[in-house]
Amino acid sequence: MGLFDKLKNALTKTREAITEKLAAVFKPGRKLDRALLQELEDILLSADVGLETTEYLITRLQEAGRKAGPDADADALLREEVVTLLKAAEGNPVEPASPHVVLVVGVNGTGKTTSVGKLGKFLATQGQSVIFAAADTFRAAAIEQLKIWGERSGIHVVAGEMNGDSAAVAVDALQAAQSRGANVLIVDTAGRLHNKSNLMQELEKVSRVLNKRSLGAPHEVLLVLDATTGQNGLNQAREFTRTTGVTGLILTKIDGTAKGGVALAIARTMNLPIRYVGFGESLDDFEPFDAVKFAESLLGERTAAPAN
Ligand SMILES: Nc1nc2c(ncn2[C@@H]2O[C@H](COP(=O)(O)OP(=O)(O)OP(=O)(O)O)[C@@H](O)[C@H]2O)c(=O)[nH]1
Ligand SMILES: [Mg+2]
Repeated sequence: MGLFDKLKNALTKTREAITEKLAAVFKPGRKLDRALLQELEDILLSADVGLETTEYLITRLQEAGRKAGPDADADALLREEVVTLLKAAEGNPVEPASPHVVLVVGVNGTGKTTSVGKLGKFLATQGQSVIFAAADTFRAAAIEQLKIWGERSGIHVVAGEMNGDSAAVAVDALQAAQSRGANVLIVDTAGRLHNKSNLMQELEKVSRVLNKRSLGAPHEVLLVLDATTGQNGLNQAREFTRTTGVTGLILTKIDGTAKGGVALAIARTMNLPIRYVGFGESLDDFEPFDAVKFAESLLGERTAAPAN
């Protein structure tokens, strides 16, 4: 299966939830009127696009319909709007540094360690030499878990003692990356809630000590967001972002949910790029976010011919 098919496959649940209903809405010959917009609104809300973003999309369609008349191709208009919206989440390319330090953060169980493993593999495939830092020192299992990901893709893992200082592990790993001439250091951290201030301070300390030893580090702070938590996860992420210098998102578990529409809400309301998407439990179920591809995977094939 090609990468495109994999993503498409992963978004099946969301697409089924949206596409079949869209097909009913965009029946050939149907006018872009109030009733159509009402049905569309319900569909978007059910795919966890969220109230704000749904209202935005409906308003855009209303305006477009006003310009183009009731025979406007609502299906094509919606697709255009969705792509435009998601383009905002593509963000700008990140200036590479060496070693490029990526700190991976987020709430418990969102898929941080798995994403670190996948990202390392992805970058290694691109020819980068990668090192992992096991800075989640809360659980022995967390260190073991990262070591397994490292073994699978031949990536060196720097780990410390259980219950040790995670900032010290990060610094050790940075030194290892520097002395081995690695291009990328990816730092796994323990899950935490934004309102646990001691844990948030620990995260700040990790950033601070890295910055002391390498200009601009961490160059990226990626917040891992579990798509299955939909709008709730989004609220958590907003709070998280408020207290840490998050630069981008990794959206995980889009394979397990009909809430893939949450990507639209992120694009519209988070003001952060979605850097990567994760869509399964194996190493290759991961890729950089691409707006056009994501929109197509989300909405499926065009279901109806233009209405005129
Ligand atoms: N289906 C699916 N499962 C995923 C994905 N990413 C992670 N998981 C699963 O989610 C669970 C938690 O993943 P972890 O990577 O351990 O999450 P974490 O954020 O590191 O967890 P803590 O360190 O405990 O906070 C595991 O069972 C993973 O296999 C994904 O994209 N799709
Ligand atoms: Mg973890």
